Amino acid sequence: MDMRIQPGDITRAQVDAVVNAANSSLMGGGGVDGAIHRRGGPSILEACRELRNSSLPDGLPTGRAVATTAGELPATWVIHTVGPVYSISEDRTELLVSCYRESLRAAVDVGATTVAFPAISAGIYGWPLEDATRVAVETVQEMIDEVGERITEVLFVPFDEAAENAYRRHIAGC
Ligand code: AR6
Repeated sequence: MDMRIQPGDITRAQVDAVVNAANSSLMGGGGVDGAIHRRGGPSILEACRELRNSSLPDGLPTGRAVATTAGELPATWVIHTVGPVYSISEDRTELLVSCYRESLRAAVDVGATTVAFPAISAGIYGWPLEDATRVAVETVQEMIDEVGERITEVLFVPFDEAAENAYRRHIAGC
């Protein structure tokens, strides 16, 4: 499994599955979530509504992941995951780790072989970038034994230079 950094807008990523830093409602929001729904069009929200009306009446719990169509995006699937809101009083790292694990498992379940991740929780949810990108890289690395034969490429998609530099430091340390 290759791990690469591909700076830019994740909605343009040429991969099978794009991971969305969603919220539990699955009804859209700002940041990556807003961008994915805007560019992907209404079929993504429709699919999310169906999930809410069937298997996820209370929404998607933090740390879990679920796949839908990617609508008009170049990708085939969007994998929605809910990162933890950063807290200084409580260590929520395991929930962030779970987002990466569950997203990769959801990607395997739908048959995706290439997956792009944004820096989950590192925007509106306030997780310090350095730590958010470290958890991302280390967790994907740790999943190689489990999913490495199915997932051939994981892209980390930094949206600015600070995020790009942070990913580079952690990938270099792998
Ligand atoms: N492509 C790649 N990365 C992006 C893009 C993009 N188009 N847009 C933003 N980022 P965030 P969170 C980066 O806030 O912290 C939403 O309202 C951004 O710079 O999207 O998990 C949801 O509905 C940051 O580094 O996600 C939730 O309510 C990273 O993506 C909440 O925000 C994540 O930032 C989730 O917050």
